[in-house]
Amino acid sequence: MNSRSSKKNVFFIGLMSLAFNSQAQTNKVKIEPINFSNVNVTDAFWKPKMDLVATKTLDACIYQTEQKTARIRNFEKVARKKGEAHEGVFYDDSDVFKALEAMAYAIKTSHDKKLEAKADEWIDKIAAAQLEDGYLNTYYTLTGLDKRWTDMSMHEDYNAGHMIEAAVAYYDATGKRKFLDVVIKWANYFDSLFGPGKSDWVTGHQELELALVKLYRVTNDKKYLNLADWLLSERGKKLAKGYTWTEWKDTLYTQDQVPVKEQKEITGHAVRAMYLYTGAADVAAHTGDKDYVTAMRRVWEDVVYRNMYITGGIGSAGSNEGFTNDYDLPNEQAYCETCASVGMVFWNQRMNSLTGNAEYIDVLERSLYNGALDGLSLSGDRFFYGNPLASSGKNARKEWFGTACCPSNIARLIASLGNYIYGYSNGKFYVNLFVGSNTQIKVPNGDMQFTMATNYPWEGSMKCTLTMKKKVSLPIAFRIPGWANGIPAPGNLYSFENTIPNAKPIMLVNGKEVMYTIEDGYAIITQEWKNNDVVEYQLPMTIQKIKARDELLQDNGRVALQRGPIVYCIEGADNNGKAWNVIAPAQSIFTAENFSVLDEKVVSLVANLPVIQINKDGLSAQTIMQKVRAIPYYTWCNRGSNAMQVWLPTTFKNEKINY
Ligand code: FUB
Ligand code: ZN
Repeated sequence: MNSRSSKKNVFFIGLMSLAFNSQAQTNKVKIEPINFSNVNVTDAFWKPKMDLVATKTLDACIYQTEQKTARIRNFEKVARKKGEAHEGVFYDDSDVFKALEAMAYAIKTSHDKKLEAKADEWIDKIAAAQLEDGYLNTYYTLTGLDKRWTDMSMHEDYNAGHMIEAAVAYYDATGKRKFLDVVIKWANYFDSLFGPGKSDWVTGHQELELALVKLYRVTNDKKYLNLADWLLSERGKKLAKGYTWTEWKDTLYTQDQVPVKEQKEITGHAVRAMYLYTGAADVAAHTGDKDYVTAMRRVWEDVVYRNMYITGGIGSAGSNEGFTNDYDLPNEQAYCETCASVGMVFWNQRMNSLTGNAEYIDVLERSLYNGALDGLSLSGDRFFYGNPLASSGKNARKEWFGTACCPSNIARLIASLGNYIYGYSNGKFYVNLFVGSNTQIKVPNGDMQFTMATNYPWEGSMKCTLTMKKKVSLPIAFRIPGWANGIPAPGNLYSFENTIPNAKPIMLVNGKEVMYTIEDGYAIITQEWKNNDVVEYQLPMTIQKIKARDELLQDNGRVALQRGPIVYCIEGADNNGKAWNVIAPAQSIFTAENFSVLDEKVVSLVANLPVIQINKDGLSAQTIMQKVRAIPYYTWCNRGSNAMQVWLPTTFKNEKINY
């Protein structure tokens, strides 16, 4: 049996749901993330990346979407009603919507009028392609409407889900309703066809579920929440019978083997899984359905404890773009789709929100800074679809892909980074990610501004200034990253070789060290705050060697390097063109050194290591000591195709030498 394919604006604290307020708080969650539109990112690491996305990345997406490919032309063809042929693939509409969603976040942050005009132009074209009954899909409208809703695998619901997400983001960003009205009309139409007492439907590529919850939050119309809940309940009943599934592989592939509430294992297509569980968490956040939370925890453990790369990437196999057997995590062949890491960010944020536990943000952070960020070039206009952990030099970042889900997905994630930094609940303010930014929160006796300044991820110190008119009593909870607490990832799949004695986060208030309590992975300081109080939070930025469990055969006898949230790799560009001839013995010591990968200023790790060299006779080899440099994994392959390794052998016998 083939083992690789066999398995399985001001955030108003305390406000209740209001119609047309997508920042509304649900009372079923432990931590409500503060919406990106209420967070001003000023960070030295992320802000330039957000600016890059708003310019270079979106320029690339726009160029590809409306000029290089027919994605926008398909909408124009529908509106012209001249019987023109559809061009491209049946899920191409989704790329238009995801780019629009990224544009919405970027417009909110950059106030770019030109970008807003482009978004309005696209929205007009999309609206013009909507049919009288609400249907909107260029593929079926141009190839034959008689076939619509006959094949669950054909992404009609998936495309529409991305359309809804984009419309909600655009409404949030601009207050303009046109696009929102289009998707409300679509959702009402879908609701007239499917649901209890109507036709069955199993989403072939999950996405609509989470989108409908967003639509519910913005409209306060419970019908959309009920529909999302119902779509979840359709899984695991073998309802696909009677429908064609052209893209169908098996029920494991789309997580349709058993009802969602009974699921125990991660299976199948990684992006589908991430969107499904994100949607389930969203539904649970509003319905309070604990069965979803229990099931998701079981599946989450299966992902994180047995099936996650050290980069936070998931889905090791290209054959199903997804999961195989437990511990089957090859490095050079790793698929690790960028979208799957983006999905890890979504799902883990929802899990943190539902449970109040910081360990989900640890996983989120790992995927964000490593597996996901690797998907975008430093230039902002080249992309990785898969993100391997080793390369013999054949990988290259691409301008675009035939299936182009990843570029706009990484764009919308980075553009919406503000969504992941802060949270609030029950009178407690949470700092989940360490990103220079500020947010204004309304507390019972007035407003408070929280301003965080930091050089994270290169330095571990955060300086937070609180400004307010009246004194405020408010517990502030800072996440204690697992990596700062001896735990690279929950579940012991990975462990640190070196434990750092007495390394624990330090907290100071106005320069004096203070005690904090620890709860659910957060360091919590509770006191009455006055204007201009300064809280400093310091994390130990130690270079750590990571080893994997023995079951991860590909990593046996190897170590990976991490400093803060950043996973490192050795790349040929820094090491005489080679990365597979390096040995990192147990006693090797790495030190941090400032470095630049192109224009990206990073902290690199350097060590004097034995490297294997072929002698002039071409027959014999020797080891020489050489200064070896490791760079952040997300920066690799920006200087051309290069050999690369994340997991370094600690002895000769484990090395596959590539000269
Ligand atoms: O199914 C089409 C695309 O393939 C989706 O957008 C992604 O999940 C990718 O895996
Ligand atoms: Zn993708």
